[in-house]
Amino acid sequence: MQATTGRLAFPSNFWWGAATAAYQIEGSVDADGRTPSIWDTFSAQPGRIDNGDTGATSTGHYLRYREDVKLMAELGLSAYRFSIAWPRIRPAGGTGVNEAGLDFYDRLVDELLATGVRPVATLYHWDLPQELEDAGGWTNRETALRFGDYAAAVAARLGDRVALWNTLNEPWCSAFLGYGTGGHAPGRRGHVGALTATHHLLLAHGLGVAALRGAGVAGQVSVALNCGAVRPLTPSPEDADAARRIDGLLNRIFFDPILRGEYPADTIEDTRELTDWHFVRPGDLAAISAPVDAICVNYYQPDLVSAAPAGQLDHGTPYPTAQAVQFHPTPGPVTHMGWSIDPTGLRDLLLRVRRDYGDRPIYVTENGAAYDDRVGPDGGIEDPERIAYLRAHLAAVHEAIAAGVDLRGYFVWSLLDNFEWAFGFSRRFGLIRVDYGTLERTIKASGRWYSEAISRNAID
Ligand code: GBH
Repeated sequence: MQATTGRLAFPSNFWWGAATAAYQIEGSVDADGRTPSIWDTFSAQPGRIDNGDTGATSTGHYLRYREDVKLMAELGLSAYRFSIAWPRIRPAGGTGVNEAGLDFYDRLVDELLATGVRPVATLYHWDLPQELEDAGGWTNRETALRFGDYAAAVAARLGDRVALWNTLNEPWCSAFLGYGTGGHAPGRRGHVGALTATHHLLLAHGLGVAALRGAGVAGQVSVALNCGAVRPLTPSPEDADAARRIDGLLNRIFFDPILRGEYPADTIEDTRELTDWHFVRPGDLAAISAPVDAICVNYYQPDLVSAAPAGQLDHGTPYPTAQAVQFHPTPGPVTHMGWSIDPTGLRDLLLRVRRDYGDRPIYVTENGAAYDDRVGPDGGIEDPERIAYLRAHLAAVHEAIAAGVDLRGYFVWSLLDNFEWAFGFSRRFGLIRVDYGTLERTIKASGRWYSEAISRNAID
């Protein structure tokens, strides 16, 4: 590794990846025995998604996966992170295994391996079978047990070939947006529901780890958390306390149970006015803290917070009991999502995970930016802002590696433009442009840039 010439070289076995999620790219929502997920239901409700968009067709990946794997090969990816749709494998949340649903992922994994791309599988990227939601969803402890059964079914089929497993993707979003603010499926609101869902998601993670281990999977076992550096706006004790509170409800509420077998005491105390946490049963924390082989982090922006001036309470906050915390953008430009661009937040997050949770393998399983693109003079798809974003964040990753973080790989969100949840198709995150009329794919300038970095194993 050397930084002297401005060229930043990465470790020789570094995984250069890109990521997607089932509901965001697959389409074919009725194919081969799939039943509805909470995102089919939510998308069908007027006013939930920009423009009334749904994932019914999306990029059509389910039918075009071979073409997409070819594009991955053209980019030179060393790993591809996708998610498996629970309602394809156990339709209607039931107990039978739908082999036709598993067949799709079986073919995808084989196609990846034949092309030299490592398969990285996420078991739950937000698409809960609707029938399980009808029985209470993540506020029902039973859902965690069902997840364990589902994980076992997938592990039995794919366990010999997947290189890295994520049990869950961003349980914070499932709990706090799905059951807290209602901005994500299933669209339920209430802070107690969000905290209950948090615990059941964590339990599902633990049962998922046990199922994967029980099946003797060959790959590493992990979980992908959305997390970030939480910074106080000023050094005042009030702002420091606001940062502590949000750090607890965003980061430590997941990291601590998984890696230390306990919930953060201050967060339990902070939320005491809402719940006594009776949903945590004896033995749960032991299950949740089953050893993982790596930690996966998804990073987009840091949080800058202060204590709100009296009278400015945020009643729409996803963070239970944090109505008196105000969020501020980092000064400077933002992406098309309105998110701050601050790669120091990624570096600081990686250093913090190592400092507080020990020296262990880490993957950045998502990082990227939404930007519109345009056709350049030579007919290419130009997206220079995304190139700048990726370069800056890869430099931050490099800095963390140089400081000793055991960072094994980096995955751009996303391989393809796709269904950006509540924003529908109005936000484009892809290295590859998707024309939603023809479903034609075109590698963007950022994809070419990334490909060049991969082939040199370095950035400038
Ligand atoms: C990830 O989530 C997802 O894993 C992926 O599917 C998605 O497409 C991608 O990122 C881009 O959005 O306090 O209510 O304002 C995004 C992680 C965490 C970002 C919560 C926005 C603030 C929510 N998100 N965060 S809120």
